[in-house]
Amino acid sequence: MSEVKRSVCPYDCPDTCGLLVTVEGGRAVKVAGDPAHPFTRGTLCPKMAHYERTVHSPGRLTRPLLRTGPKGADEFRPCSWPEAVGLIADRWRQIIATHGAEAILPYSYAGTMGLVQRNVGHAFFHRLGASRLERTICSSSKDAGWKAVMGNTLATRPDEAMDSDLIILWSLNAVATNIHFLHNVREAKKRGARVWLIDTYETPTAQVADRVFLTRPGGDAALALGMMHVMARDGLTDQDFIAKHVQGYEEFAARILPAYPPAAVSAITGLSAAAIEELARGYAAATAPFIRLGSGLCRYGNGAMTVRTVTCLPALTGAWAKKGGGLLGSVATGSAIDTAPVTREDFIAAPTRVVNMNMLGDALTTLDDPPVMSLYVYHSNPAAITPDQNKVLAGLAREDLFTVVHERFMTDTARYADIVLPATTSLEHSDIYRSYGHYCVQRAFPVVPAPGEAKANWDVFALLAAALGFSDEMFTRSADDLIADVLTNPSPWLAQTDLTRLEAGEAVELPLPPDAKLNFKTPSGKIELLNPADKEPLPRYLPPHGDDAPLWLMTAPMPALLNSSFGERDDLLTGQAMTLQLNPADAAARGLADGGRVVAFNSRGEVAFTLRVTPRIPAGVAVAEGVWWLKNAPGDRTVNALTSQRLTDRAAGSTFYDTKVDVRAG
Ligand SMILES: Nc1nc2c(c(=O)[nH]1)N[C@H]1C(S)=C(S)[C@@H](COP(=O)(O)OP(=O)(O)OC[C@H]3O[C@@H](n4cnc5c(=O)[nH]c(N)nc54)[C@H](O)[C@@H]3O)O[C@H]1N2
Ligand SMILES: Nc1nc2c(c(=O)[nH]1)N[C@H]1C(S)=C(S)[C@@H](COP(=O)(O)OP(=O)(O)OC[C@H]3O[C@@H](n4cnc5c(=O)[nH]c(N)nc54)[C@H](O)[C@@H]3O)O[C@H]1N2
Ligand code: SF4
Ligand SMILES: [Mo]
Repeated sequence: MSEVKRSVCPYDCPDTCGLLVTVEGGRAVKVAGDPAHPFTRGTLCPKMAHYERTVHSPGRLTRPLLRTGPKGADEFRPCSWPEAVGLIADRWRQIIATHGAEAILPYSYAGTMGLVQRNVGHAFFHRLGASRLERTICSSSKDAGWKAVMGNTLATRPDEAMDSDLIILWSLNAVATNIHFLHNVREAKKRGARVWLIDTYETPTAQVADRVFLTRPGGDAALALGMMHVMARDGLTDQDFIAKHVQGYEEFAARILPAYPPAAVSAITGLSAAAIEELARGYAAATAPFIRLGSGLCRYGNGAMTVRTVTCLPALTGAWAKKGGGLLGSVATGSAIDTAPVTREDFIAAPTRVVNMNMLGDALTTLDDPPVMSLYVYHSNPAAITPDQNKVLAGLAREDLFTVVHERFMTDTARYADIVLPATTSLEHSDIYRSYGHYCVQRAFPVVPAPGEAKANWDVFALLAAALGFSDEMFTRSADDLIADVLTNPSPWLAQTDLTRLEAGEAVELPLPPDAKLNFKTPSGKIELLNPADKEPLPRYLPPHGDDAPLWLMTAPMPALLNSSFGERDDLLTGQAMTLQLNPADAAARGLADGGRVVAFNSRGEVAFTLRVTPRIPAGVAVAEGVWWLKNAPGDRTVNALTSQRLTDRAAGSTFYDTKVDVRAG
């Protein structure tokens, strides 16, 4: 007998698709998009169209494992859950007695985006008194940049793009990372809209764009300032809107904009002065321009200031007041669903040390007082995804570091574990999901049994809590209880949502207040071009960190992988290789030929790639798409051996793109 059940895509992707899973005899046999989902409308990306191949993969971990060989060698023996949990509890008690609980560090990010399974570890580690992880690897600087101008204002709904006459895909490779937004782009195009792409190289998303503008990496703040300079100079701003809704335009126009005429901006961005004039005039002439701002540009030393500056653009033309106009960076629905019952900040008895997740390499190799003596990794793969891979691997190889990894697959990180614990997939546990690309929330229930002895994140923390003698009532609750707690925690926004449909597993759109768009949630109630509370009250261009090497390295996502997830799926990687793409001039200057093996290098590391020579990459830029697993790499390192632990100007974010390399034949 076959049954079709609803579920949600659990991955770290702005689309958060609705799924229809056909189940036969306890197995998922087919996974399709849910046509009833308001944003994703029944389609999936190629990765999830065969999610059953991940869920029922022969590579799934099904039993706890104990290390028997050297670290990293993938030599383990199976053991029981009581033995594994007992060993962890004993070792942690010893570490706490010798070094204190801060010598234990959790490491997690976004293997699953479900609010409960993603965040419940916080409660456990707060109760333990462990070091706290600053989880800023993705886009904390983007949020900080938006907030500096817009405060807690809600981002424009993605559906509004259909009513826009000019969509700018700014630092967004939507074909890889936001494919369902392209539905809205195509719909707008049918109605006559133009589409521009602003990136550092010609990504596959160029196919949907009428115009492609390539800027030098890290130059977007200068570009936005150049556009605003032209708009102010030529009287192309909406003075009525500015008078009513904008704070500090006069100061901004008088003190900042004069420094950014097109010629100066051209020198920073590499775009011609004519292109900058064209961008400014086209943007100002549009009735309802919609900027869909991706995250690439926030991952530089100047990332927060760059996002802050780009966010100023719609204020000058009054785009916020127009249906279809505005800017969408990330959807933040945190105030609708309060995760406090899951994260339990109240369990922090005394504030403990904070370790930035981007600096794991330093934390494992140089941090003292106390040193990190145990690392507990769950739904993350730091050996692959964290910058400065050589330092991370050196840390993971420490004989005296007690590492536990809770995983679905034998990842590059799991190979370094002392104890590996088998994890469930999203089809095997309960959760509730919100999205950072649209306003839907959705509940998911288990639809197939877990294979072997795999357990969900929360169930493992409940076992560890029992082994350590934590008597708090929370640790006796189930994931379903916690979801109920989250949903009953009063929030005016959630109160207007149809919880019955949510309980039935349907995707439910959070209703936005009708005046959400012009309701600017800043201290002044206006868009704050001038933000008096910021130590730098006006935005400006800051240079990125840069490096002492000639080529900028774009470490961008690829369609077949999601960060390092799906590395287990050979079917998705057939015919693809870990490539470095270079412009013909840069390849020729180094005597490198298409298809050859090359090594990209800088002061932090060396990584072997297969070379692709293509004019789609501008001179001075190298592109390495995808966070590959070592088993699929031509050498013994992957792209993050080149990236650095340096942080962004604000909010301690990652700076993956702020990397330079040189390339030689390998
Ligand atoms: N298939 C797939 N989908 C994914 C992911 C994946 O790995 N694979 N990752 C997921 C995650 S965790 C996230 S956070 C999102 C991220 O998705 P996006 O928001 O799209 O962010 P990125 O892909 O990092 O960067 C987008 C683009 O920014 C460009 N870029 C880099 N530097 C600059 C710059 O200085 N200026 C400009 N204008 N452009 C620049 C890059 O070339 C890239 O094309 O995608 C999610 N979706
Ligand atoms: N070079 C480079 N590096 C990058 C990026 C880049 O663009 N370029 N992007 C960065 C960004 S934006 C992000 S957000 C990070 C993402 O980094 P991570 O959040 O670490 O993402 P993944 O690589 O997807 O690893 C998630 C792991 O969780 C496991 N998992 C899935 N579900 C569960 C579960 O329910 N329980 C447990 N215990 N495990 C589970 C999966 O099997 C997978 O191995 O990577 C960053 N790293
Ligand atoms: S990875 Fe993104 S596009 Fe693919 S199914 Fe999941 S949410 Fe949808
Ligand atoms: Mo991310």
